[in-house]
Amino acid sequence: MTAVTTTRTQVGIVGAGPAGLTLGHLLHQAGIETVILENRSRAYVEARIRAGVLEHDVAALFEQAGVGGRLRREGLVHTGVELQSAGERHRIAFDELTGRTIVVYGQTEIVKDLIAARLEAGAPLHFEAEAVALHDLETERPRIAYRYEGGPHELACDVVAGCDGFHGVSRPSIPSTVLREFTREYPYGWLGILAAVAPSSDELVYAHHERGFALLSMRSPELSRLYLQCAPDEDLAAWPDARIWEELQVRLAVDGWTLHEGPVLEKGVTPMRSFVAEPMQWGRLYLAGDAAHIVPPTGAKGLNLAVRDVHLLGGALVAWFGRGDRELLDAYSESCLRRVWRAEHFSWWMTTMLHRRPDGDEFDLRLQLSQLRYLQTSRVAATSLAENYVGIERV
Ligand code: FAS
Ligand code: PHB
Repeated sequence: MTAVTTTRTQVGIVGAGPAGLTLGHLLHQAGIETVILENRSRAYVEARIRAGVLEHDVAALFEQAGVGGRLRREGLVHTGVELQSAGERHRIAFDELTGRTIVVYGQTEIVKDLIAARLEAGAPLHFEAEAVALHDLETERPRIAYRYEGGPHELACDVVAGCDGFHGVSRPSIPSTVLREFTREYPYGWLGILAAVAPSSDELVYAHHERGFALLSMRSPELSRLYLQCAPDEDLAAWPDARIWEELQVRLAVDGWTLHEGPVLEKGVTPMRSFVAEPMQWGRLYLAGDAAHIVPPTGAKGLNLAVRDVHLLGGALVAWFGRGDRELLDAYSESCLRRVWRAEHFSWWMTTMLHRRPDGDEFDLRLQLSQLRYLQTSRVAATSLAENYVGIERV
């Protein structure tokens, strides 16, 4: 029987995605001891292609936290997006409507920046360390049982931050008699590609089309990121690069504009769901990010919600560890869920407005086209989209 190696810290963080890494950074800066456990390798985590858009305040948060140097140099500040329908584009001008902007900067880059900062600070970050169970969450000494370097380990802490994503061990550690889950599945997903070609548009283009949704995004002046609506279980093998480009050409076509093609570096299919778990805290466990909620990516909210959660949790933990003030900590779940449900609604609204349901009818289509036209003709409607997209201030 291999002996269990036990260590101790103040905050045990499960997961080294944006939520766990940002929380670890914020707490380390405040002098609070943390250990981050990540079951994948550093190479895997840094290569995982996901989100691409930072809300105004989220980009500012990384700057204020001292990890925004590359973000400032390489991030692309955008002042609007294009909505396309019936072969015409209409710009939503974020700066004119809200005075705020977004920054296009890949989640992979944020993760690399945060890992580099963590390792430079010499703070504990264990890769290939799989948390297998959370114990004694209702006591003052919760414990994380994990496997690391081939043997059993235990991390004794004051608090556990469950930042381990949708498939992690943290959310299931909340008793089913306490946890309530709200979910909506969608009858479509996204086929996404990363292509070595300059973006064919200066700004993102969200395109409604009778054959299905398409999105033109980017990662840099040399790298394009594009998506097209597909079945949630689409067989990627049925989509050679030529077929992907051919479909994108159809769905993104407008007169006088060309979609430039190039080598596809990565492709994948992402199913879509809306999901919220309530409450986001139980005993000494606090959930953050995808461990607690999932949004369809149409609103570009997933990563931003994760960072917003841990910004709240970090401040609450600093108040508690620093001066014994539990008020923010006790209100954590309620405070997060106001923003979570606002983002859930916005993401559901953007998704259902822009995607064609396989079982949809002409009535659905006319509702979508009417909503898209209303965004073109009403400043109030356009402002509502803009303030949600750049990151709504009051929720
Ligand atoms: P993450 O899932 O990023 O991180 C959780 C971490 O915990 C992972 O590294 C995982 O390996 C680790 N972990 C899990 N179980 C563990 C265990 N037992 N022990 C230790 N570690 C464990 N959002 C957008 O805004 N735009 C997009 O275009 C977009 N595209 C996406 C595409 C895909 C395929 C997916 C899955 C998500 C996408 N998202 C997108 C959402 C995504 O960006 C998430 O919102 C974001 O990664 C949330 O960050 P975290 O909460 O840190 O969770
Ligand atoms: C991306 O660039 O990956 C991206 C941008 C906007 C979205 C979703 C994904 O809504």
